[in-house]
Amino acid sequence: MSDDEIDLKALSDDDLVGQMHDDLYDGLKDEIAEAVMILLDRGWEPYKVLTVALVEGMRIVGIDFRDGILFVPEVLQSANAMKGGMTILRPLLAETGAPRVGKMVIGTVKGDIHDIGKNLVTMMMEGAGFEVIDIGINNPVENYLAAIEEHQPDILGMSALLTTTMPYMKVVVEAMKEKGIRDDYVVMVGGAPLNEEFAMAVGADAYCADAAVTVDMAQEIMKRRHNQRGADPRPA
Ligand code: B1M
Repeated sequence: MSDDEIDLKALSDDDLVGQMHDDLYDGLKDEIAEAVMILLDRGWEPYKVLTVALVEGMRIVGIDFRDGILFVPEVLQSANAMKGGMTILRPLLAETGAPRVGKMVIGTVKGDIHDIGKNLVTMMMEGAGFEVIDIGINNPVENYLAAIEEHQPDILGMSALLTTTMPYMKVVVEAMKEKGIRDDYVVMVGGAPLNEEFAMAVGADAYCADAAVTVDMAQEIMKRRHNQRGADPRPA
């Protein structure tokens, strides 16, 4: 280790988290991966590492990107560093051994390549026992329709981070209506520029402010569905 390198293991939890926010900001993937491992070794729950260290760090990056202090290449490096941490956390978050409680197809809409939030939702849903089929970014309506036909999920999730791409969610919902399949699926939408009102306006069933809310809502919806099936004399 050179003189100016920081010994992450020697830092207290608070200092280490602060250092992780700095390292995310600077796009230091290896340091983020090492720090994630240290926190896990110290007994931190994977979800706490994710929210307190990584998501909070990306929130700070987002503010400076918005304010023109950081630019696209730097933010890409931050996103890459975040992925370094997420690679470690992903299997741990999914490792609940819980039975499959439901199935979701999720993707970012056409014209939009933001996927960090969607990936977080995927991880958290998997962690809660859902089977998730992630169809990636920049999805035209055909991709959503093909994926729901192939996988027959309970839930269709859509993500959009741009004010210019979020209206595309309505295109997908309208296409589902045209095919007569809209009511066969629960449509949940999310992304930083959305809100409840917008979600209702595009014809979604639920607006999800973050990954934890998505899980709670999905669990609630599945519970209601199971109860309805239980009360229905016809076979499910
Ligand atoms: Co972009 N970008 N970006 N960007 N980027 C934003 C979104 C922006 C708000 C930055 C800003 O100006 N402050 C701004 C949008 C402004 C607007 O539309 N009004 C913006 C812009 C303008 C752009 C470009 C146009 C920049 C340019 O090229 N000039 C360009 C567009 C590219 C495109 O998509 N066509 C662009 C590019 C990029 C990068 C490639 C550099 C990179 C993306 C890397 C990647 O995703 N692989 C990037 C990033 C990283 C950001 C910010 C900084 C961070 C986004 C993020 O990952 N947040 C972002 C600023 C910000 O949001 N504060 C910004 C962390 C993530 C955990 O949160 O995605 O909100 P979020 O997800 C949350 C919830 O929203 C929710 O749960 C998630 C987890 O809690 N959720 C869902 C999200 N999707 C859901 C789906 C669900 C449920 C919940 O389904 C059921």
